[in-house]
Amino acid sequence: MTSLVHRFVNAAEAESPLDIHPVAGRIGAEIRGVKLGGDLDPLTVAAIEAALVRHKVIFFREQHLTDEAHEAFAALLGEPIAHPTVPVAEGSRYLLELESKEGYAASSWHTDVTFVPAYPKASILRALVIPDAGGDTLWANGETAYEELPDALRTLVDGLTAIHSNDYDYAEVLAGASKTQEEHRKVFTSTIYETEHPVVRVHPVSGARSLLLGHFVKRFAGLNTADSQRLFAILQDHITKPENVVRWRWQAGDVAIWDNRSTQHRAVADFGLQRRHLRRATVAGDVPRGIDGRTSRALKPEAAAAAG
Ligand SMILES: O=C(O)CCC(=O)C(=O)O
Ligand SMILES: [Fe+2]
Repeated sequence: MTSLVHRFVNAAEAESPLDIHPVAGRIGAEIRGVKLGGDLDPLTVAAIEAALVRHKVIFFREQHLTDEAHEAFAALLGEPIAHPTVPVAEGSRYLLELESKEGYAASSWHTDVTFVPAYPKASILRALVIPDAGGDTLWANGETAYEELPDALRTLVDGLTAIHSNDYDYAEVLAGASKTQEEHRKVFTSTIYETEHPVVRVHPVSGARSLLLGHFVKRFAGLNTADSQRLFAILQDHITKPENVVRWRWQAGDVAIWDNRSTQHRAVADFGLQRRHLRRATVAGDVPRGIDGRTSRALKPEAAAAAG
């Protein structure tokens, strides 16, 4: 196998009918000439889904979707779902509101909703108001991160599982937390979820292996908190190194869609008190499988765990 250093893994597929422009060398592509919405033809939808699995995050400029068009497009990719604990955005059916308050943004690395077993397969984020400067979003490729691990670390993670919870360490995300942010935390943790996931997830479409971690991880099964924290830091550093990352400078009207099965992301909270407003649709996913075929399992709430 040629090493990643010598391979360009993010090239557009020659067969794709879409106008695809890779952004970073290992992740991210802009797609031009498509107007997203609920009336896209099945061939275009299939091509978008293929581009999503290949490039991990895809960007569309100048879409300016309404809530209705946003939700209708999400329904073409699968089953749109609301967040398990956060109420939906006003006037919408499933959308999550991301409105910056006092510089707050989801500024630590995560994969969306990994505290439940069948967490979303894709998220579709649209920008309504973007600061004049700052407020970019970063995405990291969990597949190239896995591929590039030294053999000794890969052997270690192949059989490892991690416990993810929405009752995670908020300190980093809510730095300088005000009352509003404490309120957000209360809502976010109104039901406590815990799920055990394989650390290496096999992608249900491509079969590729990727590292499944992010800020909802509490600890690794069989390791104490201190060892878990150190190992977590080592693995997260591999995932989020600049070679595995793409950074998007938003314009109002943009849409970003990511494959939530193979990536992590975070906002950059560098925009002070400027307004930043986005809305997100989320598409249901399936229960992850590890290399050995074992699936993720719910630990909390108890009733959900009992029901499987
Ligand atoms: O605000 C951002 O840039 C990212 C927000 C986020 O984590 C999400 O939409 O899932
Ligand atoms: Fe997120």
